[in-house]
Amino acid sequence: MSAAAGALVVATSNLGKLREIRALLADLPIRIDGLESVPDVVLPEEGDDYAENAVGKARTVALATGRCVLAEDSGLEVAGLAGAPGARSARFGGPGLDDAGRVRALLAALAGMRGPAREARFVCVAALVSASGEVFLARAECRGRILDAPLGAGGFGYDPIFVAEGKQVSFAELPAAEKSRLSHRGIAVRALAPQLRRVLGLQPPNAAMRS
Ligand code: ITT
Repeated sequence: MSAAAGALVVATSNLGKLREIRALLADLPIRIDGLESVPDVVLPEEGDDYAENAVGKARTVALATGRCVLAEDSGLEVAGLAGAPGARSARFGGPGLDDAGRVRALLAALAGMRGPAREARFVCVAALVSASGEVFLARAECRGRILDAPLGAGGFGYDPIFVAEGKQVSFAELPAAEKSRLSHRGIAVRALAPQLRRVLGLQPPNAAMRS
């Protein structure tokens, strides 16, 4: 199969997500396009349900292109904020903020909170919509805690203030491959890989070794 014939579109406007998803699927012999390949499409407004949001994004782009599309919706849920910002993580603190501004807003909201109040989890629901409209979902989470101040320059979003369970450094300080091994997005996207191979007509990963 040629690279173009198996092409997948990743429906995200977030370049951090796109980079991670491309790396997670790097062993597939396909070209993986971002939304630059479908310039006229507008992703739907998002609500509070990760799965609905993820399917909405993937379906919108699948309908516009007739291609196989992967999207995800994710967020950070903080115990001391009763699970906020959750599915609204990209908008936390109000419009016009960048990642650093949202990190500052989250740290301000947690000022004075210690211990269990700083426990948190990243959640991701990944949605795969095939060219014929079949839908597959995978949900995953990564537990950890929120630091008092940002650390590290890697990753994106809230990575500088999140430490995964069992780790001593923030997601922004971990090598990208190590973040993806542990992360909500890594687990959810890897869970969809068999369905992705199937709908794209690709061999299972070790088929060559068996034949
Ligand atoms: P698309 O909808 O276009 O995919 P988005 O950034 O708006 O991009 P979401 O609505 O799913 O995506 O928002 C998820 C937000 O949660 C994201 O913008 C980050 O602020 C945060 N987030 C999710 N996963 C993260 C991760 O691995 N590291 C750091 N922050 C993350």
